[in-house]
Parts: sequence; structure tokens; C-alpha cells
Amino acid sequence: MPDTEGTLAERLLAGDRRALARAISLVEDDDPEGWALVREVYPRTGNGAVIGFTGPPGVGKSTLLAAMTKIERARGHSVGVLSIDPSSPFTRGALLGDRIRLSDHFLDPGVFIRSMATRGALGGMSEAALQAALLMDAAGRDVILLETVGVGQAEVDIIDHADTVVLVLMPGSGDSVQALKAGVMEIPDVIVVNKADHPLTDTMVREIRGVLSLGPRGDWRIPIVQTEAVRGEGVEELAEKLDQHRAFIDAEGTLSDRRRRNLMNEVLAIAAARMRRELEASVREDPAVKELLDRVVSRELDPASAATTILERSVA
Ligand SMILES: Nc1nc2c(ncn2[C@@H]2O[C@H](COP(=O)(O)OP(=O)(O)OP(=O)(O)O)[C@@H](O)[C@H]2O)c(=O)[nH]1
Ligand SMILES: [Mg+2]
Repeated sequence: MPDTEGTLAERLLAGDRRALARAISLVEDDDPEGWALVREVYPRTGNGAVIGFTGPPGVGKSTLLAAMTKIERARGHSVGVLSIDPSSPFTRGALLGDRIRLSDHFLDPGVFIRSMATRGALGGMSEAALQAALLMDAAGRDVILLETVGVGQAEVDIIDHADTVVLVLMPGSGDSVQALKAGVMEIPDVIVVNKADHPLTDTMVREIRGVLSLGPRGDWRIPIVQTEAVRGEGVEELAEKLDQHRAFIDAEGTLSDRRRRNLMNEVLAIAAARMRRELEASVREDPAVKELLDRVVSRELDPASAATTILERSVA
């Protein structure tokens, strides 16, 4: 059995798919061995191009990912696909659909597909997803495509790990346009209007263009690409825009700035999630904290002062 030679880290770094699958399962299960593995291979990450696709449920993100995978394979690149499934019952059908389309690539050793379910705690989910993306990178995937459902929440998301962020919308998703306008949703690098076979496509593109024209003018002009992912229409153009964005951030030196900012956010997010868990445990277990809360309830102490006291105690 050649795939049992060497340590898991060695096999992973050599690009062994089974080692990669095993490693991701470890981080997903929050196994300390998984964390140790990431620690070990981390210096070998940072080579893959990480492209994040986000957007409301059902707009065609997975279909687009499958189409992009095909293009990247034709270019001779190895691909890792990491799809974060919200475990909402409403998306189950679409999820099955995803599997069927992405299954075109199941037999191709150059494509590694993994989906992770979001499990309750946000911190836990994004931590595991980030680790999984790092493991794909360490395993030598040239391109890493991430998929998350996003409707503009400001929480820390796997998407913060991407070098390029693509927002996928479809005609008629006016809520998303409003979210962009209101600044609830971060301005992405590229916007895709998928399902361009829909009659309201032009209206949608005009609305988005209107919103973008209100925003600050950076050096990068955010392209709006129309695609029909199921037929592969417009996907070549999307690939070109992604290349252009890559070239832009490389030339501007913003790739390293962006990665620095992203990594900072990741470190803070992991630290904040852990701190929150610790604080919650202390609230459950520490009688002094319980007493503090009793005093808040009886109006002797205000909530902010109680929080200050709890923080002082936990830092000490
Ligand atoms: N008409 C049309 N349908 C499309 C197009 N692209 C995708 N679809 C369909 O839209 C549905 C949802 O596609 P998915 O790729 O699963 O969408 P998603 O954004 O990944 O969905 P979630 O992961 O559930 O958020 C599927 O039935 C696709 O076949 C398109 O260009 N035109
Ligand atoms: Mg999907």
C-alpha cells in the first residue's frame, strides 16, 4: 500500500488525495492531530490561488464552480473545491444537484472536491473551513475554489480567506442589490449575474452598475459578468476577469496586503471564537460570575461594568 508510506504530513505535501481527505476530516472533527498537521504544513501554503464565490442560495454558485473547474483543468491546473453547505433543510435539494454536476469531475485526480456542513457555532465552522483550505493549498492545489452562501452578513467567513471574491447574483435578486447599496454587503472584486437566460438580466445588470457608480472609485473597476452556468456561457469571460484581477493584485502588490489583512482577520476570529467559548464556560462554571450576574439582575451593577469585571478576571 504505497499510500501509507511516510507521515500524513509528508503524504499530504506530496499531493496524495487520500491524505488530503483524511487531513480535512481531522480538522472537521476538531481532532488535535488535525491542528498539529496544519501547524506542520503551514509554511508550505500560500501558493494556490484562492477564489471565493459567495451569493444567495440557489443563484448557481455550484454550477459555476463546476464550469470554472472545467476551465482550470483545461489549463492544466489542479483544482480544490471547498463548498460550505449551510445545513438548512431548504437547500437540501440544491445540494443534491450540486453533487450531480460536480460529479463530472469525480474521477479526475486533478480535482479534489469537499463539502463541509456548517455546524452550529460559527467560530467552529469557519475555523475548520479555513484549515481545510490551507490543507488543500499545502497539498499543492493550483486553484482553490470556495463556495459559501452569503447574503451580506458581516460575520467572519471563509470568504475572507480568498484572494479574489466573486459575488454571484441572479436576475430578480433585488434584495442583494439593496444590501450592496446599503453597504451591508462588502463590495466584491467581480460580480456575476448568473442565469442570464432570464428576461430580467439587463435590468439587474443596470441596477448593479448603478450601485457601483455610487461607491468609491478604486483602481480596480469591478466587472459585471453575465453567465449561464448550466450551459457554460460566459464562463470563459469570467475566467479572464479573474486572471485580470489576479494580475492586478500581483502588480499593485495588494495581494500581500490583502493576505496580511485576511490573515489578521483570521487570527482575530479564531482568538475571538475561543475567547467567547472560554467566557461562556466561565459563566457556567464560575460562582463569582454567577454572583456578578445576580447583581446585574438586581440592578446593583450595570451590564457594562459586569463585562469589564469578567474580562479583567479572565485576563488575570
Ligand atoms: N436557468 C438557469 N438555471 C441555472 C443556471 N445556473 C444554475 N442554474 C440552476 O439553478 C439551480 C441552483 O444551482 P446551484 O448551482 O445549485 O446554486 P447554488 O448557488 O450553488 O445553490 P446553494 O448552494 O443551495 O446556495 C439549479 O437547478 C441549477 O441547474 C443558469 O445559468 N440558468
Ligand atoms: Mg451550491
